[in-house]
Amino acid sequence: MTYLAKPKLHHPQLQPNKLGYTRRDYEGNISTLCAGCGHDSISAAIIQAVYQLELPPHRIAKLSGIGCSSKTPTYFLGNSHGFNSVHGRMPSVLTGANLANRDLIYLGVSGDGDSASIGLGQFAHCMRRGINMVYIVENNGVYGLTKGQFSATSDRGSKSKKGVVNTDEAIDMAELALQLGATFVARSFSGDKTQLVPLIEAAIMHKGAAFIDCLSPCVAFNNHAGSTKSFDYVREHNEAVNYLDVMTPREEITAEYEPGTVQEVTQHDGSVLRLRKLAGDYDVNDRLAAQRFLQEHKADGEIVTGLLYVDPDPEDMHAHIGTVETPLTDLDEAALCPGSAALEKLNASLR
Ligand SMILES: Cc1ncc(C[n+]2csc(CCOP(=O)(O)OP(=O)(O)O)c2C)c(N)n1
Ligand code: SF4
Ligand SMILES: [Mg+2]
Repeated sequence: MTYLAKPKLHHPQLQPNKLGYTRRDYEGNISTLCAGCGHDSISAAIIQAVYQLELPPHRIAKLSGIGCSSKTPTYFLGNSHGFNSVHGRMPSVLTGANLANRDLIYLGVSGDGDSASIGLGQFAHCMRRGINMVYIVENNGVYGLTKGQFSATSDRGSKSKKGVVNTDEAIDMAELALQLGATFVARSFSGDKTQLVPLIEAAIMHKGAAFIDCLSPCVAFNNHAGSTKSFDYVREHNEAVNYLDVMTPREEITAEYEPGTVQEVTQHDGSVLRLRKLAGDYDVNDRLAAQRFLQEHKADGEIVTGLLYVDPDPEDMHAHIGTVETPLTDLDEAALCPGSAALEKLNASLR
């Protein structure tokens, strides 16, 4: 069985948001993942973030590839658009959808196998093109769906469940996203909802390529001693640089913070990200420093989490290539196909 529908009944006291939707309206079908899988916690965080942002479900498109992680869109946002693509090909499908309709909010969900192995090229190009999207990699360091082979994010020297040592160097997806020009880069942990929910909210409000590398332990194949993606290991080595409070443009800013402990970033849409700094001198607007910081702390065996980099004034693919403001899906035939004279003129301009 690939999915189980949820009963429609819900607790009468569930709080509706301003649109009249309860948290339940943002859920999907019952999960068929292993009990305790980190991926289910990420689904819950996505539901919470979208409910809190009070987004109409029909304005969201969720896309994925293949893997346990890529199955999860079935388990959240059941009233949104969805497309389960081919292994590693989610980014190109998302790019095409975004070109056709820039007005939807795009949520790409993938795994470390899906994005760092077979889909690495696709991942790279959607980051460097600045597709306006939230791209979440549910990173468990294994191919969970195909029974626990090492993935490209498995650390060198870490051990499989059967004791085999991984001899290959690991790809750090957050470092890669920084290098590729993503304008919002974060890392989090499925076991830290306090950190993850606001990061997803901020990523949704960011108008550019937003990437979240979310460590998400696989309880079936990668949660043992010797793994560097287990619940215990991530908890013990988690070095959070900040925690986030997100204020939408319609919210009043009331919370007070001690000077020096907070960094404020106003995004293009007027939303304010307030970062409660844990690492004193960490500056989320410095891409180069973020790369260095990640590498130095990795060498010390630490997993750096939090908002790592944000460009408050990002540009997306539509700005790069100068597309029309109106989504292509809303243009009529005359605008989409202006005739042979217009084509002739265009061809002449290219000769
Ligand atoms: C073209 C192709 N190659 C290989 C597979 C087999 N396959 C399915 S899922 C998967 C890896 C999934 O790993 P990941 O993306 O990390 O997801 P997880 O299950 O760990 O969440 C592989 C290799 C496939 N479905 N299609
Ligand atoms: S095999 Fe691993 S990744 Fe897949 S559902 Fe089970 S715990 Fe989650
Ligand atoms: Mg995986």
